[in-house]
Amino acid sequence: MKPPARQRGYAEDPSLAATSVPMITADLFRDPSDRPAPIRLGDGATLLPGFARDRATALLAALEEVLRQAPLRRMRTPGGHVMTVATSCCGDRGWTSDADGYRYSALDPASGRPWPPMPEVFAALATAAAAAAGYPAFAADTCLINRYGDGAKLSPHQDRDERDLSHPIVSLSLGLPARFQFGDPHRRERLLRTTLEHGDVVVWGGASRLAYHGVLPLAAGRHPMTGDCRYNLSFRRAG
Ligand code: MD3
Ligand code: FE
Repeated sequence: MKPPARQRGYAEDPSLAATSVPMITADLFRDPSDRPAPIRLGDGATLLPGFARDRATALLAALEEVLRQAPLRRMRTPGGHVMTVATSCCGDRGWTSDADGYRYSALDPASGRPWPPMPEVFAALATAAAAAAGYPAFAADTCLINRYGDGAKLSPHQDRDERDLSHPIVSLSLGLPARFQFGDPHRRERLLRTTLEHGDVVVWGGASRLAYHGVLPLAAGRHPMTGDCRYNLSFRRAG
């Protein structure tokens, strides 16, 4: 039986018509020739469907090792809430949140020790994906790890804690699919929606770097590689 074609729906913008994306078998970091075509989500924002699919095993093994050293935790926001998403980080610095605000710090506040080093396979993926989206010299110095369980969500926000906003953010989705929403920079209203699936990578740069974006509550499910959750790894240049 042929599996159903993968449909991508873009709710509000007809120029982002639904596209069916074939399975890919190439070595994704080396051979760009038979990957599905990149999809433009906005000015400077590119979806690379399934870009990391063939490296998911190595990426998840490296992730497990990072999380052994810096376990996931649910951080407190300056507004006094506790995030539904559990987070950790690796690299030269890590993103943290507490009653005093959001910031990048060289030490994991949970352990007082430096964050785990960025695994080679993370850095290589981030650089390769950025290059494929037209940012040829991207070198991430941090990776923010988000874990979504049943119902976890991220309300629309901008990412502006990084020092130099001319660097893109590279976002990798693993495990269960998520409904993702994003809009114009400086505008919270009229967000577009798309589904981010296992192995998808999105590169957010240029005019989209300050776009509002968020993740709708995760629908319960099971994924063969991650079980009941979704991971999002976002590679950033923060310093
Ligand atoms: C669009 N995470 O951690 S990553 C975050 O799926 C965050 O966990 C989401 O937003 C997640 O801050 C989405 C994709 C992402 C990251 C940065 C962006 C999208 C972006 C910056 C500008 C516009
Ligand atoms: Fe964000």
